Amino acid sequence: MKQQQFDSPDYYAIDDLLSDEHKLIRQSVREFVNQSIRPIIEKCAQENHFPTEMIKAFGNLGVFGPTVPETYGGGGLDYIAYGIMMQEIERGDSGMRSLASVQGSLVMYPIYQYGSEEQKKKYLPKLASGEMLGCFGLTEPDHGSNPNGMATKITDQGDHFLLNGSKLWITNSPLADIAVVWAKNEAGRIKGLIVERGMEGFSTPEIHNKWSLRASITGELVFDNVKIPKANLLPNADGLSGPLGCLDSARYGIAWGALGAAIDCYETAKQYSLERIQFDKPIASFQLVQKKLAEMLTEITKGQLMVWRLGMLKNQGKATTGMVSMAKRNNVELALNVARTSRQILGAMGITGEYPIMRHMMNLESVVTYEGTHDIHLLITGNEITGIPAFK
Ligand code: TGC
Ligand code: FAD
Repeated sequence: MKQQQFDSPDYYAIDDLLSDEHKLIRQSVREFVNQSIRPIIEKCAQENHFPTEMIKAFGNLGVFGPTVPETYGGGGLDYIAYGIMMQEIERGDSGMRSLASVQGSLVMYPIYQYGSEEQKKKYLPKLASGEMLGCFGLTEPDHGSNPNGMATKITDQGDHFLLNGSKLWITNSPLADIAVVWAKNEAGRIKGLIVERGMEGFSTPEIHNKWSLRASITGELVFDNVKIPKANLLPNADGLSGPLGCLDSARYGIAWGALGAAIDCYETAKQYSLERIQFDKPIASFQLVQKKLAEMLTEITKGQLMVWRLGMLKNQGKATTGMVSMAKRNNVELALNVARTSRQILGAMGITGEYPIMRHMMNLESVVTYEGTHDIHLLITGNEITGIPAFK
């Protein structure tokens, strides 16, 4: 028995809170996921293959930079629409949602937010259409949770900068046409730069042997005296608030996306439990299985309410970093728990590639770490509650 159809659990009638446009967007992304991602994704993950055809397909679907204005090729949509897209894509696979998150929130967003008019016109339409692929370089080998300690440096050479250092764990880097890179200047201020493939001294080795996000490509960014034209500096980014501002947008998308993975696992387990007969009954008739299903749906419903409200606050410009952290942390954790519980409901079948659960579970082990770890998000929320940063 394979899951063919997807019924979104909507126990609290959250659909009533969505506009017709939101529902149409959801329908079109859902159809795309069912037709183009579901049929290939298990094989891609098993073979550790990133389906590059998705870059253009996502561009055509309009999921790159949906909140960026239409004048720059974006969708001009609100944050609920963005969240719905991320949820539907991650229902297919977290790695596919990573492709959309990085391109939209971590490459297009900083260029739109901190870039010059020339930079916006040069890069945004091509990134939106999928003609160009981008990546975001913040994490370094020795600076993950603490990006403020970064060692990557730019030095001013008069008519250009020289960039030296390296970044690790960079989604899409081996294939990216451009990288938005964060580096310190001589004064120790963090600056954003657009580094283009082909610049001398710039290389992007791939990271191999991941057990997670196997349908997504991850690598390094290595800078050996790379000459960066001054026109490639993002003029309006100064300090750690530059990259952290982008992360607010990407983490918000993950809070919705993780629910998509949770929903796919829950739906699969519910269907399986209604069909799997043991002791002459469907296993769904046993109280312990119903407990698992009821608890999973409760958590999903709470998560859905949380991201809907957060999206409304983001639309009004009222969502704080702590609110986003709370939702990212909560929803990724609930998704991991739902994946683990669903896996148990499927018994041995749960470990096979016949069902999406194990793939989602392994993917979520990255999602709980990237864009700020589970514990860092707790500390961000703690900081907002108490006014006391407990990071250091
Ligand atoms: P702190 O002193 O708190 O802040 C430094 C400056 O930044 C400002 N700020 C923010 N600005 C905008 N948005 C936010 N969310 C902000 N949070 C803080 C702050 O006001 C201050 O500004 P200024 O002007 O005074 O300088 O910084 P800290 O060094 O104590 O660090 C705080 C901490 C630990 C929370 C932060 O470093 C952090 O979030 N660490 C986690 C790192 C992280 O999330 N990395 C993610 C890398 S990208 C990624 O994983 C992509 S995965 C892609 C995929 O495949 O989907
Ligand atoms: P560390 O910072 O070394 O943390 C290790 C452990 O220590 C964690 O449990 C952490 O919570 C804990 N810890 C650290 N500091 C504290 C503290 N102050 N208090 C309590 N506990 C603490 N980065 C990018 O820049 N761009 C990308 O595109 C990108 N893509 C990624 C894709 C994948 C598949 C993965 C796995 C990672 C990606 N990352 C990317 C990197 C990601 O953001 C980092 O892995 C993450 O921020 C954590 O850094 P770290 O792995 O160095 O862990």
